[in-house]
Amino acid sequence: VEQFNNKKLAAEAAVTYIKSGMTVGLGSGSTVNWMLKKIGELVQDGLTIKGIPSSIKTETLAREYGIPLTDFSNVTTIDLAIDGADEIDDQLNLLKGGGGSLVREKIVDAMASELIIIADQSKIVSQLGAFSLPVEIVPFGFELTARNIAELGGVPTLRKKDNRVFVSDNGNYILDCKFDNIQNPKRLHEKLKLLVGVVETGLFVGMTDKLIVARNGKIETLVN
Ligand code: DER
Repeated sequence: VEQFNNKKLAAEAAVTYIKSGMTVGLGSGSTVNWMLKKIGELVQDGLTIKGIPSSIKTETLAREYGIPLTDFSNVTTIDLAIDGADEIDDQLNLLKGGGGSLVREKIVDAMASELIIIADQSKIVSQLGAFSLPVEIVPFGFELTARNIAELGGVPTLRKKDNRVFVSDNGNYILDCKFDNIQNPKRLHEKLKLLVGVVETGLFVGMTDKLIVARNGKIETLVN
């Protein structure tokens, strides 16, 4: 049994960068959920922020914790976004989307003046791609989109949940694409993004400003 909760440690370390008055991009996933809990406690103690959730599940949990929320009709900038990842390479490029929220996560993360990624050490990899790459696609003609992705070298699997096709918050499908080792994440992202039917990929390249990793109860902070 792991004697430390490294995800919780990383999440709570990231919260120290949140200041009253900020608009904060709220990521998605189990590490972020620890952050939402901590923010909720600080809001009870007087922290005044507005959160922009990157998924319906994050929005639901943020409301439960009493975190005030806003949306893009009210704000034009996000001061700080904090999000998780499935894989993080040594350039701090990310493979994300395991939780199915990659489109809204990328919109929130890309808009933020600063993006902090929180993770335990299991996410740190030398090269992205051991984890299948999630690609959000339009349902119409998904079979053709899958074939086009396969021609790029990925083995696409239509994501299912409870034996039904998974539908994202945006009403789209997700293909989990096994690319083995992704030598050049930027190039692969650009090739995938150009395919007709592709909405977004789980490759977050050149976006990370700060990484907070918890390893055996210790925090490591890397600045890009
Ligand atoms: O889907 C994502 O990209 C989420 O950030 C998620 O996969 C992060 O993983 P976690 O649940 O281990 O924090």
